[in-house]
Parts: sequence; structure tokens; C-alpha cells
Amino acid sequence: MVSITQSNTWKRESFGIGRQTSNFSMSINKKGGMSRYDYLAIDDIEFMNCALPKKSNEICLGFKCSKNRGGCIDYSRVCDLTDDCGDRSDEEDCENKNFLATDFENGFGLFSQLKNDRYAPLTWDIRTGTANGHIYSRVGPPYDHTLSNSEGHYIAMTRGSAGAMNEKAWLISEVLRSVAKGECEMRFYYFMYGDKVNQLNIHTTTQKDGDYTLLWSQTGEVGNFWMRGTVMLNDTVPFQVVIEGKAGVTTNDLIAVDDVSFSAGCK
Ligand SMILES: [Ca+2]
Ligand SMILES: [Ca+2]
Repeated sequence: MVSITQSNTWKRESFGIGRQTSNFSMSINKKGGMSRYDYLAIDDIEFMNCALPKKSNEICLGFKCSKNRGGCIDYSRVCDLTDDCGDRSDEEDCENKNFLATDFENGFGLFSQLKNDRYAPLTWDIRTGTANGHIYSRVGPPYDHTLSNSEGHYIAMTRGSAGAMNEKAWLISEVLRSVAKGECEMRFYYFMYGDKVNQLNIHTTTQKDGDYTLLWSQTGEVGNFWMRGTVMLNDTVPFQVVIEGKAGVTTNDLIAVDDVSFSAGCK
């Protein structure tokens, strides 16, 4: 599941284990031969964000999970395609509450490909399961974010066989509106793993001038896990969101995105 690069010093490694809905245990195995002079040492193992919110009697300023679990979560976590409460009560009835979301399990959903020979000749593709070579090198996700398994779909871009470094792939959303400033938030998950992985950008564009406004950007490796990103969308006129991937050096420098959702303040 994780490939560790050789080092003469202590090196921090982290990797995502996805959503586990039942009890689980982990084992650590070293593969391959070792000579008597080789040494592998592990210390300080930490589990981060592995617990569900605890039941509390304090006033909840965010969203209160169902009575069974009773936890309190941030409003930003409601209807973001992630079961933050632990009983899915934060993911119920989302369409009626006017949330918009795409998990890429049945196509591109709210998004469509925007291929442009001059500015964005590459494409985002829908993929499933482990990115080729994930176990042996630093490349792409081992599972999608929605289902945390090999059947789940996500979108990914690389330079491909014909592309070049810094070439772009664009995915554009349906036309959206923000009901008021600070009310329309985009939430998404991205996977950027590898020494030469390039850049992921979120822009908005309006029909008024067609210019792109850069709102969010990540350059270089984040880690061997799905990372959550949020962007506040404050355009006062109807706009579209553009998800832009910039190609890295090789076809292994893959950028993946999954579970894109918009809060109820986006229409
Ligand atoms: Ca949630
Ligand atoms: Ca998915």
C-alpha cells in the first residue's frame, strides 16, 4: 500500500486508509530481501482524523448529527458526499436541501470537458481503482474517495503519451449563481502524489468577459491520501467553475479529483 524511499535519516511517511465502516487492524510487512547490513526502523505511529465526532451536550453551532450519534460537525461538512457523522445523517435529503454534487460514479455530472487545442489540449478522464504503479512508486490514488474501493470512480489527468509538461486539462461546471457573498462554497477532494506532480487550479469564469479568475491553487505533492479542498465562490453574476490540471514531467505525475459538491448557497 505504501512504498518507502531509502533514506539515511528518519523520514515521515503518511498514507490514507479511506473510509472504514467496520473494525479494522493493520499489519506492517517488509517485502523483498535484505542483506545483513540493511536496516529498517519504524517509530511514532499516529492515526489522524480516524475518529467520528463525539456526543456532546454543548451547544452545537454547526450541524447536529442525528440523535443516535449526537455529534456536532461544521456546516461546511453537510452534503459534501462524505459521511462525517458516522450514520450518514449529514448526507441525507441533500437534493431537497438544494445541494449540488458530483461523485463521478455515473459520468461527469455537473461538469463537462472543455478541450481547447491552444490552451488546454489535455483531458480529464474517469478512472477506477488503483492508479497503475501506485504500490511501487509515488503515483495516483489506490481507491476513489466516494466508495473507498477499487470500483469507485474519480477523474484524473496526466500529460498522456502525446502531451507535454505544463499542458493543461480543463473541466467546466454548469452555470451557477451565488445567493449571497460567503454563502456559496465548493468542496472537493484531490490526490497529488509524486515528486514531479505539477499543479491543480480552480478558476471561475463569467460570460461577461470570459476571463478566468484563479481562486485556489496547489503546486506539487500533497501526500498519499485524498485531501479536502474548499473554495468560496463570491461572483455576483452567473459563473462557471473550471477545474484545471497542469501536466507534470511523466505520465506517472497524475492529478486526481473526486466528490465535488456545492453548498446550498450555490444555485
Ligand atoms: Ca458530510
Ligand atoms: Ca467517486
